[in-house]
Amino acid sequence: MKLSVPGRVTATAVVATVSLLAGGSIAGAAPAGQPAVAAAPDIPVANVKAHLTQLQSIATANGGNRAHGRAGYKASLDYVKAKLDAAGFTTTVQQFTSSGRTGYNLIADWPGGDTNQVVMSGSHLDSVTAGAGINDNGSGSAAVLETALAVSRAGYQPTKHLRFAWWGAEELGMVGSRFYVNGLSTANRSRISGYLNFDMIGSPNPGYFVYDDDPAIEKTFKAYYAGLGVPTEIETEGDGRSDHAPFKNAGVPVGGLFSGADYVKTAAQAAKWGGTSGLAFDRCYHSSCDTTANINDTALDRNSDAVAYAVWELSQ
Ligand code: DTR
Ligand code: CA
Ligand code: ZN
Ligand code: ZN
Repeated sequence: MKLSVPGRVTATAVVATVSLLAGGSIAGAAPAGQPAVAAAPDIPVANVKAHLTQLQSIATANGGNRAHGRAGYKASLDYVKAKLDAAGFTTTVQQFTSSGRTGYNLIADWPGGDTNQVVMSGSHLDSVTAGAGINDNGSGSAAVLETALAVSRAGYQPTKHLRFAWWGAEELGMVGSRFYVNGLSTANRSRISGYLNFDMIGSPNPGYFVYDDDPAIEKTFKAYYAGLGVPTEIETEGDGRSDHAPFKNAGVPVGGLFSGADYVKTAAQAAKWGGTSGLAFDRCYHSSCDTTANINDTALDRNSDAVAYAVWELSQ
């Protein structure tokens, strides 16, 4: 801070003075000790990929998948939970039964913030039985995990309360996320300001799709991509096909990102995003070839950074 110019203070100094006089945070201002506007960190894509390598190893060691009710699912949940516990999150494992098998959701709360304004981000952690599910949906799971770990590393103290979730049994019809939403009291449901969903964000022949369900959330993701100079399209095929649906049906504002599944990339899409027209966004969708080789690093990096950007922007 410059102290040499008499009669002038920086914006940072003004916030610090007001906070000190008020004895803490004031409405509409950052908490004491935090900058007025906190910028989201760059999420290291190498860290996200390291989580994918671990999820692949878990699948390989457990019959080749991480599906609901199988050992690979519980091992995936234990991996994510251990990282979050070590980083200072309050974790909760929610158990349910579906198709005669036990399933689990993992919920992680970052201590602090206004619990009447919860910003929630989630991804399904289960795969189909056919394969390891690294793009669907190790990609979203790893990006949300690394964003949560970045919150801890930054010591981020947002105005709103942050909650992260990893859903079980999405592939059986969003069973885990429906179980969670159905279990919320009306009051606790209304405390969720927004739910951000990340299901398939590292597709090998990627598109950049933004959910258009809530204007404020959509605008946030679009602003991030505008800053990169990467065009986006509205996500239309996924309506009701992932874990945001139970939230939306319960009246919670939702948003999210998607890089494409088994639909074929058009010539117009290849012209703006690169990649291969006439080929699926993810030709290994729900197949045994959905391994760590089935990831586009640029898409994973951009989308992981977009997760962090939205979490930061929407929580202060
Ligand atoms: N990710 C798929 C479901 C799916 C298909 N298209 C979209 C679009 C947006 C979100 C999800 C989807 C799955 O879990 O199988
Ligand atoms: Ca990054
Ligand atoms: Zn799937
Ligand atoms: Zn999925």
